[in-house]
Amino acid sequence: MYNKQIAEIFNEIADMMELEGTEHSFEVRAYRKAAITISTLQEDVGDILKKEGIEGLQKLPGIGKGLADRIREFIETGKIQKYEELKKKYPIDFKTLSSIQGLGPKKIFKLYKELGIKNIEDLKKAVSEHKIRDLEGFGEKSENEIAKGIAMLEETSKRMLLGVALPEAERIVNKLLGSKLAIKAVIAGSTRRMKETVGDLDILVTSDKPTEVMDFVTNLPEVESTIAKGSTKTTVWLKIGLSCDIRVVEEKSFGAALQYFTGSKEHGIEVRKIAVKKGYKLNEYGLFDSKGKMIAGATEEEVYNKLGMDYIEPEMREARGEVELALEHKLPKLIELRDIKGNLHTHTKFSDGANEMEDVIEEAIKRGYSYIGFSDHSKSEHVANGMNDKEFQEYLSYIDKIAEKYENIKILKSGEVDILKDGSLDLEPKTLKMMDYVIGAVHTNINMDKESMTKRIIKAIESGYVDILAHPTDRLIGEREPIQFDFDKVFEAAKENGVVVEINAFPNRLDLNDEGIFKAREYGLMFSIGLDAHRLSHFDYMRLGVGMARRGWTKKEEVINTMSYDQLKKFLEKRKK
Ligand code: DGT
Ligand code: CA
Ligand code: CA
Repeated sequence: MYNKQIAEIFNEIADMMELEGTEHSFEVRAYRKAAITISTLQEDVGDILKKEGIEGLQKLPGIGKGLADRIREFIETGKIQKYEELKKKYPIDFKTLSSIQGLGPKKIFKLYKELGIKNIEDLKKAVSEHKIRDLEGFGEKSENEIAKGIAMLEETSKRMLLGVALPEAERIVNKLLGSKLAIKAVIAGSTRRMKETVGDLDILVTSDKPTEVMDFVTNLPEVESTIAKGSTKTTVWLKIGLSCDIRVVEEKSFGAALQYFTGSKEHGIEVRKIAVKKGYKLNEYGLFDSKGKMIAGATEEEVYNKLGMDYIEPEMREARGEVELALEHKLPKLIELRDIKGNLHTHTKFSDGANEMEDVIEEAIKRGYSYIGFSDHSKSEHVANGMNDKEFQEYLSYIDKIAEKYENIKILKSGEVDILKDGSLDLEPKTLKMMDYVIGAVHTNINMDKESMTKRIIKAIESGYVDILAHPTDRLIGEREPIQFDFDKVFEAAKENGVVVEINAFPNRLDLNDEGIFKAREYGLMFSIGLDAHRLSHFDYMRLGVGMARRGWTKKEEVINTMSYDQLKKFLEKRKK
């Protein structure tokens, strides 16, 4: 399991090389690209090296001979010489410090040079002594920002992104099932509820051989250490930096246990109150009548039904009114992953994506999509290699040409167009009119006050050009606070102008989140679940976006990328009038 470690080291090398001067910018970019490649690989680079040698590593996108050698060096020696040398020169915890909002490598280096700050502890001390505000290029506002960033980091560092935790939980579950020791193995807890971050993993198992199951678990290569071990409950610490509870339960109690350990705690409490009202008792072993006779327990459906309720989807179990609806048989039918017909938010090599347009199309076909919309960046996104009007027009013509080559997928033309500081759009009307739909997005000047930001977004909405508002709050989970705007005013404007809001599926965005979705529904808005894909593996994220949509009680009919291509075309054209 080397991917995470090596990706982190590569990012740190890039951070440190950036300080060495601009002549290294090519190498810096290469390291960063390689870090993304490695961290999103399904297979471990250690396995690739073992099976295919150094050539196998060089086949990975963005990994040349030099980087492949570095990867091998780490796998074989546990060290990368270049990294060790740089680290001697810059004994700074870049990884943690750079995850704080507003701190890039240059600022971190300045804090080190001027104040000797090497790690988060030093930084906290400097903030509390107000030493940072006097530094050139920082100021009081920036010191306060850093203080907020530290608080946020401490809050979320205890939790892990669902996008990282879920695949890990699935790997463990699959290994348990593959071992033949487990009859059933399923994910419970917040991971099953598709919460955006999870505190620990919860896995339930049924088995005739509980002791062997626990031995198997504590010996998994994913496990770093065993925290507690018993034949019904074992807790291990995983190498990815998360703990995991494994419980072996009896077959006849499996449903009751799953209901209990899926949570949320608040949902569980409400359901148990219903049981009490009926004179029953509900716990993780089953549902029991007043005489103590077990009347349900093997399946969750049975437990809910015996309580007079319809089955409640895990994503809804947050005590937000779902228990009442289940009793009244009025639960909404939630959108499912298989309802998704295409993706409307996609990047390619034309801006900051990693893949050629043709490869992305092939991937979309492989995923069973009937359409895909390309939406590369506009010029103000310098860091994302955004395009100006002329380049964009060429891009859109290129899409037209490409589209002719494909019979079994439709291709739509779009752009992720910056909503500038004054609310105007980053491209000319002529260019915007060439698109099938326009995605508007706030990327710059994100610290505006609430009133100005509200005006800015509404101006863009009222321009009549924006069809979809991308990642509306621009938050990055654990890294960046949402931008400040008046949801009511913006959503009302969106409704009046027929603007769709995005549920961005990227693991650290998931934006709108469940609360934002509830709010948007008050105004009857439509949603687009957008991958924001920058490489082929990002197609995996659709289920995270759908998970968030389900947490917001979203139905298929509310999501435009569940429409057929013809319906979608009609929808977009009607909007244009
Ligand atoms: P997390 O791990 O913080 O992301 O959130 P959960 O929901 O996975 O919480 P966790 O792992 O502490 O416990 C898993 C489930 O077990 C939880 O959702 C509900 C149930 N549970 C745990 N402790 C209690 C409790 O004290 N009372 C009740 N009613 N249920 C509990
Ligand atoms: Ca948990
Ligand atoms: Ca737990």
